[in-house]
Amino acid sequence: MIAVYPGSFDPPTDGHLNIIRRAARLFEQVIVAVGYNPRKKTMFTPEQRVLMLRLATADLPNVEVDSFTGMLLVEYARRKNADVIVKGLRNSADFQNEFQQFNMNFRLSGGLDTVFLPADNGELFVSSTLVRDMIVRNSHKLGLFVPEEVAAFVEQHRDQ
Ligand code: COD
Repeated sequence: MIAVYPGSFDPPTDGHLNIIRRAARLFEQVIVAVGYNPRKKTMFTPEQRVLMLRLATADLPNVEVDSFTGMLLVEYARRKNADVIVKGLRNSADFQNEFQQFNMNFRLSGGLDTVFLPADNGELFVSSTLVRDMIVRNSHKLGLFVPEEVAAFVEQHRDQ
């Protein structure tokens, strides 16, 4: 089965990587898809987010990193011949939001299903938003919350 795991990944965190690694054990192929919305201001460009994800998943042979824009997620998934969408769930706020998206996507696609993976206890509190706060405040402890490849990338691109 082919799974698409979409997200903003601005930047990718240990929480995202935990979901990617677990999905890679469940499905033959996992396509990590950086979605971007031109109306939403992000800290990293789509190209940077794709690169960070590629560096962090280099040891996972059945994981591919891609991006999509200008189309619905279900249209992207159809083009990729995906059988399922993967999402991570941290809390009830995630559930409420993702449940709504699942229902929209299910109807829009005529039946494409979503598999929800519960956040690992150790990564439950990690969010891209808090990591961006740390970057803005020049913290050098990013490695506590993001893969080492991502922390190194951010250090290299500080003040650029
Ligand atoms: N542990 C486990 N899972 C986590 C963690 C963590 N610590 N942090 C985040 N996650 C999960 C999230 O719950 C989510 O499933 C995924 O990782 C990605 O998270 P983000 O924050 O990077 O990405 P989002 O939630 O901003 O999603 C952006 C998308 C582009 C995927 C989304 O906006 C989308 O699907 N857009 C397509 C538009 C569309 O088709 N709309 C129509 C129908 S809804």
